[in-house]
Amino acid sequence: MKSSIYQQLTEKKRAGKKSFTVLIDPDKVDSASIEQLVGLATDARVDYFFVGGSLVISNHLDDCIRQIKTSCNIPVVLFPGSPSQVSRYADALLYLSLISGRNPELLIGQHVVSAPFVKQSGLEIMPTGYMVIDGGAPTTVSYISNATPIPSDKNDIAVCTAMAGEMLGMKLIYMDAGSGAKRPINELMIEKVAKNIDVPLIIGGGITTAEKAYLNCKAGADVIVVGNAIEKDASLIREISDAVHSVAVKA
Ligand code: 1GP
Repeated sequence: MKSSIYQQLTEKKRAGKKSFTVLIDPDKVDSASIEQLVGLATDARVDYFFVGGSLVISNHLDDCIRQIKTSCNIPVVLFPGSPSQVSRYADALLYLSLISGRNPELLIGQHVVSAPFVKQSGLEIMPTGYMVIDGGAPTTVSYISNATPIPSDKNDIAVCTAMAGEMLGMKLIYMDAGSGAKRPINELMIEKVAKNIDVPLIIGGGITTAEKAYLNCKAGADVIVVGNAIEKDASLIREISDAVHSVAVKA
């Protein structure tokens, strides 16, 4: 039987293997660019695609995912900015609760409204404690969420938030500096959070180099997510993927 994506993630974590995820914003791709991305990602052994964004304006989420699914075996995980971003064509859904914010709608409100629809989708649901960390400038996620990000130097707040999320039952912790962040999350914060939780730790936002991805993995990230930098230069897929996967070899 095919193991669930979550099971894969926990097994990889136990084995010290790191994963690389390419984030696709459905608003920013067309059929030709999806084809190119899928080709590069397959060659580079990318582990997952996340699909979604804080603000998805177009309505071709289903088409985008179907095209990815018909062209490769890389699992597609929804990273929804709103309950409308659910597609039954994906493999799994990050069921995000914005635990770094104090906006009840994003902690539980939208989940209540969308629960029957999400359950009916048949997707693998992965409860995820989503933490927005200040990335040096307001990002779409910080604006849309109407919630203050955790200051980038407040490691203790990040640690306690992640611990609380895990104890509340979150199966993943996702620390995000926001798409296109000027300043990605620093390694010290990643290290401290990673030491205090057992569930897989996803890190994203403003990662633009293979070196940064490598250092984040060394600090304790289990999954690295890159979107913007790849939109600008798709050849980075290979470089970052190699860097992320090299950490396990050296671990
Ligand atoms: C944003 O973590 C993701 O939610 C990825 O960020 O687009 O800056 O790589 P970038």
